[in-house]
Amino acid sequence: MVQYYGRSYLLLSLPRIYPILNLTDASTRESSKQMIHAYLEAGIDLFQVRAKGLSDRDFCFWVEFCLKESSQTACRVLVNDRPDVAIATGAAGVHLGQTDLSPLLVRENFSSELILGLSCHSKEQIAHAPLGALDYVALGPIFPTKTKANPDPTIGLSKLADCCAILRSRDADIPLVAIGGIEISSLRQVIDHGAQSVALISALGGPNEVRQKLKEAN
Ligand code: 3NM
Repeated sequence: MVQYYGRSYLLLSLPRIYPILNLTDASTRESSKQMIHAYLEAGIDLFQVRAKGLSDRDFCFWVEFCLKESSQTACRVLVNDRPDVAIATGAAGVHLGQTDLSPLLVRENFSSELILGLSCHSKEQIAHAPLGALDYVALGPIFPTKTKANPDPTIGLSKLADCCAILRSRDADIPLVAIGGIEISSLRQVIDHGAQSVALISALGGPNEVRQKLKEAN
């Protein structure tokens, strides 16, 4: 039985492809801008800004840039890890990790309007996620990934299906986003094992490839 703590929408409708803009120390301003424009030109309706290793100011700069560039579109921008950055910039939501502020604390003290997602990495974490405070749950890494430093153990397709079953038994409708090592060629299998959406970083390639990759993915 799920207790509700004011989910931002009754049910978040997530796009099948959930792109993550992965900004690192190595990203140049030009390549980051090109990627954001490529996303928007491809017509995506949601993406997350992830900026491990960037200063708070640089993180805010990029989130604000994304919000400005997408302001004339229906695209929603989510922020990785940092509810304070989401609130300060006016982003649509935040994707929390297991060691970030808890979803309950964020839901109760920041904003009931924020879209809230939580990263999970095991059946136990799916079984204990505070679903009433969340709009979606993420699970990963499904396959080996080179993008994340120190990833949790790979989940695989069979455990993904188990996790989806656990989630459905707790809350029939909350979407699950699968993440980690997913390629355009493996995306169908991941959806067939119960994920509603797949988060992609490396599979979308660079700015010149995004549109084609998204076409192949859909
Ligand atoms: N989180 P790629 S795996 C950001 O397991 C992230 O929670 C993960 O990048 C998790 O699509 C991951 O290039 C990296 O593998 C996803």
